[in-house]
Amino acid sequence: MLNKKMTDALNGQINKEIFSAYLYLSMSAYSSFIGLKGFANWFMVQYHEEMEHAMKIYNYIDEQGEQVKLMAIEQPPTEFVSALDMFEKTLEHEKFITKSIHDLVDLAIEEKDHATNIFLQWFVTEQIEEEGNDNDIIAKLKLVGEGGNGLFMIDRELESRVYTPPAKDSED
Ligand code: OFO
Repeated sequence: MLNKKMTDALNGQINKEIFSAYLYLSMSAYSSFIGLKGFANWFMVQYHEEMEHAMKIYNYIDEQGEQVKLMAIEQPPTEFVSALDMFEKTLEHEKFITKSIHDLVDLAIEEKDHATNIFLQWFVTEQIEEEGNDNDIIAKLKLVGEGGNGLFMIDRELESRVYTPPAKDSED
């Protein structure tokens, strides 16, 4: 059972996750346009993962017998200064998402909603991984500096990231 406050907050999180997807799809498009196909691939995988996060919450609200309500998605930025700029913006955004997930956990505890608290723990762990990945890539980009062979090598490395859709059971 979800109360109205919790349902509204979870619906808000769906919007944030879809915005994340939109932001990374925009970064993927930009990367491809400037010839960084590996970065384009990495952000495209990230786009799929964010849609997966949104659908996890969508399915949870639906399963609990409440209504999913979709809201307008803000326009993401379309121009970026560099690969490092994209990843610094990604990390900044993920910190905002982490804070939002933690606020949801606080609300679940306040509302004594144990089921939602347990459901949200997956997202708490996921955010540690998301920020960790971004920090790693930022460190590498800072090490190689702008352009040149180093950037090309990181681009090659990011090309190998593969999106693995969730198994049917873990989707619900
Ligand atoms: Fe959904 O983790 Fe990023 O935003």
